[in-house]
Amino acid sequence: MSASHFGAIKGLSKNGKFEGMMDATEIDFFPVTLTEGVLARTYDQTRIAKPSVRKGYLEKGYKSDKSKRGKDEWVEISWDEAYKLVADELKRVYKEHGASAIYGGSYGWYSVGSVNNPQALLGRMLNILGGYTTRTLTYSTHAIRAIMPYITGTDESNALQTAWPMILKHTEVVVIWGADPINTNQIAWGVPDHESYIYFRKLKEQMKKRGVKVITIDPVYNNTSKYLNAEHVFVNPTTDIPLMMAICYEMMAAGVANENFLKKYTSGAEQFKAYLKGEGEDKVVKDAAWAAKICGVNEQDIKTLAKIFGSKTTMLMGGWGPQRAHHGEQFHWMLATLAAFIGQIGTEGGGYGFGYHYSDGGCPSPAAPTGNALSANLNGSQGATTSTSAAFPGLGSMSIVPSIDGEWKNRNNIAIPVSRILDCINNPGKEVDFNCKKLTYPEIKMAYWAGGNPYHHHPDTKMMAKTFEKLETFIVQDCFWTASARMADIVLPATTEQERNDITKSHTNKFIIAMHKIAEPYAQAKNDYDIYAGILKQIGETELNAFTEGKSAEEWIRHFYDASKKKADASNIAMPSFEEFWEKGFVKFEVPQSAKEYVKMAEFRKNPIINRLGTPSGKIEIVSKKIEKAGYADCPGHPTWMEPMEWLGSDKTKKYPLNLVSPHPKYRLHSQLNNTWLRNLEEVKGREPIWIHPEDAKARELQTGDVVKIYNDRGEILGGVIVTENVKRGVVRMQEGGWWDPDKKGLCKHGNVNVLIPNEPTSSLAMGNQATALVEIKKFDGELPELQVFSQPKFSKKG
Ligand SMILES: Nc1nc2c(c(=O)[nH]1)N[C@H]1C(S)=C(S)[C@@H](COP(=O)(O)OP(=O)(O)OC[C@H]3O[C@@H](n4cnc5c(=O)[nH]c(N)nc54)[C@H](O)[C@@H]3O)O[C@H]1N2
Ligand SMILES: Nc1nc2c(c(=O)[nH]1)N[C@H]1C(S)=C(S)[C@@H](COP(=O)(O)OP(=O)(O)OC[C@H]3O[C@@H](n4cnc5c(=O)[nH]c(N)nc54)[C@H](O)[C@@H]3O)O[C@H]1N2
Ligand SMILES: [Mo]
Repeated sequence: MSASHFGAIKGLSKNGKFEGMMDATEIDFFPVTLTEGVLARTYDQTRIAKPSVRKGYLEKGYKSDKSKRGKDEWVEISWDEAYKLVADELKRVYKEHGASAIYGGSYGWYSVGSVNNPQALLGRMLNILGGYTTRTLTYSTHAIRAIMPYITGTDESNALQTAWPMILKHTEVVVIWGADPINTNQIAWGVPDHESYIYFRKLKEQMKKRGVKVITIDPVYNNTSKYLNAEHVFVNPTTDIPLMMAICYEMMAAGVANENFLKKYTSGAEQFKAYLKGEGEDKVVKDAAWAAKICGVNEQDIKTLAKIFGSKTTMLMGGWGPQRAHHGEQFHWMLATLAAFIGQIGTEGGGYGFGYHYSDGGCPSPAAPTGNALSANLNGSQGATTSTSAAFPGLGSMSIVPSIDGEWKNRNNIAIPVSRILDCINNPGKEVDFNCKKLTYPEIKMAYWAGGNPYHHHPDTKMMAKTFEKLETFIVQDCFWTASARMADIVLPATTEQERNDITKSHTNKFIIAMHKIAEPYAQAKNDYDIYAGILKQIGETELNAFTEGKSAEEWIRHFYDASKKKADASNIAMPSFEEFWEKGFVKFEVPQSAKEYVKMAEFRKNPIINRLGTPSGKIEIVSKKIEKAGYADCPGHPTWMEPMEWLGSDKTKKYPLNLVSPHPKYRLHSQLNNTWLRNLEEVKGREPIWIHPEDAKARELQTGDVVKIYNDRGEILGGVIVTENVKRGVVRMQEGGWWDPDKKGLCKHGNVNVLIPNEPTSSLAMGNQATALVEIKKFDGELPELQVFSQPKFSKKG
């Protein structure tokens, strides 16, 4: 038994090699194709075999020429040499520049497993050594996580959703807005059991049986629109705000806005209604005619939506795609406001939920994951990627702050908003606005990245390469020669999750899963746990012991299981002994009836005085005084339409007329698995596919199968054309996560969409990342360049 972000699997091993796999159907209700990639990636030619150092770095150390990153040859060294090299460099940076000069916030989707969590362990090592600069928020939920605590008092991205059985029974209209749950539920942060697919299939049945209406609102006719045969509304990217405002306005005009709800459960409704009516500073009436010109949905359709929402039990399911945009904070704020106008929040089957597309959201689970709210205290808050949901009976996980005493337990690390990494490196000492506070950027000299791929995930890849030249040392710990590894100075090879024992749980807490080692480590790859231990051993026994607490990785596995069992025993929940569990491969927990009947915010609806929300008014804040007080021009005190920096209504379309969106990939987890045969399922002539509308293709004389250059002022990439009516006219779509493969002039030969996306923040509030841009496309007539990124980099002999 083993597990992954794609589901649990059963592996077949022979002579220490991973030879085959089967779906683990006892704990996966709906296995997906992506699990095939787990086997395929293991012996891919992009595996890192040995610790490697860039030649120039080996010669000159931190004084090397950083512009040679990605160009120099590599030199393989022994683990002993690597440990010493890393330990010495850490010591130097601590001594010369102090803890804040080391960036250890390394973001990314490393594998599952409670012991070998490369990021928590990196933090643990760096805290022992003196602390480090870390991060807050995530690339997934930067804007929603920053804004929603002000609006409803909760981190809505992590909140419990109204349970699916309630929706199937009560909801009349399901609106899937900026979400593609049929695609994105393939994956979970914990292990997915894919139960959500059972519910989506049932939803499809209810469409026939009960006449449930499903509406998808998206610039793309996506996997979900298709699976459910939904009524699809094509909207221009980043213009949902006018659309939602007009729906509110028209509901108000038709007398179907729920005035009682607004009065009893929200704060600031009158001020906001005045804004909608054109009585605000901008004097613009936010009616359907106004919105239609901006969002590209026709006036009558907007009025129809208002009529439907105003008369039916409506569940608004918001995804996170639209908040990865300039002013991305507005999306969920306005969607919650629209739900308040409808007035069904807290009822069976009505209201809203912002997590149905993610990690089996809405599936009843045995424990109520509490979810963490964005803490006003930067140091106290951690992104989703460093915490497992605090579920019961929760499986322990090795935390950044371990359980032993010691001064390093209480490090007061600086945390920067995760997607501001380039600004931080470029502007040391600069004071910036963030989340109604001020933050001063530290001076970063070194970055240690483990279990993430910044050269994939961050916008404006060329700017990243230029900015990272300011780092004296860049270390990457990964299993594969990713774009980030290729741009590093020191590369440390990690085992995959199938090459080590570990323990994990399903995201919905239904299972604790044993992760049996299926295969011996590839070449000289080592477990993340052992890599940090090796570095610390170089530094001192005290440091090493603080890290391991005297336990081997195997002992930690048992420790975590026993900690769960102790909690379970105390609550009379049966759990077998560790030995039985390990033998069987999993423990299953029963789902209580109450979880199947859960209705989000039902208590608040019942009594908003006693069950007040965690906002200053205790109500849903359509107007937030706190945000108003911050005085941000790009995030005022109530949901506001502000033109984004690049959109179809801007002057910039003269040069770059197409609006690019970059959603999550169907056959990858970001950049993961792009180095397997799965990429053949989608690529066009070996390039990332780009979807373009027939009219836009015709204007450029493009056909399906053509290779094109997609470009703007930030850079250029190749892509393979797919002409399709699945995108709105004026919109093009390329999925994130294609491996970056720049030629000598910087053209990405393969199709890493982030080359084209701006680094600019969403606003001063969240300082979040964007995922849209304006671009132009033209046919690529040159000879098709060969890809390099899916083979080994060039090595030279030592010395
Ligand atoms: N344009 C655009 N950009 C986006 C997005 C978008 O929608 N559009 N989405 C954003 C979002 S939501 C996210 S979450 C990010 C994702 O960005 P990342 O999480 O950085 O992307 P991954 O490709 O999952 O990178 C994970 C890396 O960890 C490595 N890894 C896996 N297992 C292990 C392990 O056990 N040990 C070690 N040491 N390494 C391991 C993998 O090989 C891989 O290189 O991308 C963001 N970027
Ligand atoms: N297969 C697969 N599943 C995944 C992942 C993966 O990489 N692969 N990644 C996982 C991760 S880390 C995360 S954070 C989640 C991400 O979950 P999401 O952020 O919800 O996923 P996206 O695909 O980025 O966007 C969802 C939808 O929003 C649409 N969209 C984009 N811009 C706009 C807009 O302006 N308005 C409207 N109305 N719609 C818009 C896109 O076309 C897409 O259909 O998915 C998770 N699931
Ligand atoms: Mo994400």
